[in-house]
Amino acid sequence: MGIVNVTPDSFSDGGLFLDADTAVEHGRRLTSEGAHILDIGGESTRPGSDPVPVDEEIRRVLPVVERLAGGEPRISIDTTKAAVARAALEAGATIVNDVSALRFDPELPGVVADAGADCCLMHMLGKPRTMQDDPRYDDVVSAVKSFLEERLAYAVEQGIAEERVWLDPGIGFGKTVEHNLELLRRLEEIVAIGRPLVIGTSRKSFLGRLAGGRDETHRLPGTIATNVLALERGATIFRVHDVAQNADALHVAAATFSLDVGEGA
Ligand code: PMM
Repeated sequence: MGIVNVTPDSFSDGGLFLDADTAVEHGRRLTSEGAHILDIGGESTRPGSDPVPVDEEIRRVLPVVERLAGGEPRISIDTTKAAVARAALEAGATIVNDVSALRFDPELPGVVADAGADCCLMHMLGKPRTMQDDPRYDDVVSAVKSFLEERLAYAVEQGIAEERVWLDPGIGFGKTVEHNLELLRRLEEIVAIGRPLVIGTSRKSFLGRLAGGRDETHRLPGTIATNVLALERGATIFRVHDVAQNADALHVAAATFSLDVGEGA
């Protein structure tokens, strides 16, 4: 899953692809590098960030979805808002990636259900504005697992088919470095819920901290290390900025682990 952020303020690529032409060009590049999904987002979820008004979010993402949708790769819309999801699904997106796990907009489940779209539900502690203010858990893995089980049940109750739901432990969303590592170490416990697992470590700050303070542009080796570990523990969808390099590493790792990933890595 290649990331196309059409935002001025995402933590690692904010402002780079803000106009539609540049974002589309970037999406085409990630496609040529082997992305099977393009995840298009118009609202940053960086720690401390504020929500974007719905009209502005639609204005950012819609022209990009329209031009990239319609074949391979599939298009995922990274939003918490029903109106943005509806517009993107009408324009050809087939996946809704919701970092709020259907907690922020009561109309979103209906939009996903009516479209028969796939839906990624992610764990986050609270909201982006405050999530990194001293996050605490008794046991982070149990807390994330219970949360995802509860949100999966809610999605199904709201009419979304269970086989359409993907889950994501939300690396970096209300978690310390140690919380992120514990989740990666015990990822099988989340995989055991039985739905496809999405993992998003790409260029995140804990990788910088663990590697002597590397900035966003020097976190690819750490990203690859975590993705290989996550693959071995059962993750199947890898949300990344650097598709070519992650795909190479994941294909080699999959062959070594004798995992049948085919063209889907
Ligand atoms: N991370 C970000 C945004 N959206 N969605 C999912 N499912 N999982 C993630 O880990 C995730 C996400 C933040 O990263 P970005 O600002 O580089 O897009």
